[in-house]
Amino acid sequence: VTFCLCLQGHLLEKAGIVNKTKVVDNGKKIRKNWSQSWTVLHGGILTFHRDPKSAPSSNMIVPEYTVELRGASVCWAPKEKSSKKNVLELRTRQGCEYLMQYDTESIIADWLKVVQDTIRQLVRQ
Ligand code: I3S
Repeated sequence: VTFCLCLQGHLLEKAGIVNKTKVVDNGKKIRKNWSQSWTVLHGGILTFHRDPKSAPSSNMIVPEYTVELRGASVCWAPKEKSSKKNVLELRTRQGCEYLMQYDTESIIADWLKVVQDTIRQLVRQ
């Protein structure tokens, strides 16, 4: 029993660069604004940081969206959601929706797995 509790307490962590856009904000569809993002998964929260190129002062790592993964869902986005390849669709319990994309399929497949596994872990906690 102790062993299982320890495993459950350990949430997955990952960080890397992806392209992202928010597409729905609290149930309301919004205009896409794709940008590159330093993306960090920690403690069941996914944080998309602002593209330093678009920030007023460069080389700052500024969080743009923090996404609570508890109760969220993630899948490969249906083709009609984007003309880009390798796109994930992430929906939160609060009714926000994000797309995540990267041209290298393995990069985005790794994100799918780690986000899916985290969502599953959070259900058991
Ligand atoms: O699904 P959409 O709205 O056709 O998405 C495209 C547009 O957001 C476009 O910008 P405009 O707001 O100027 O139309 C973007 O440049 C495209 O990248 C968006 O589509 P993709 O298929 O790349 O997700």
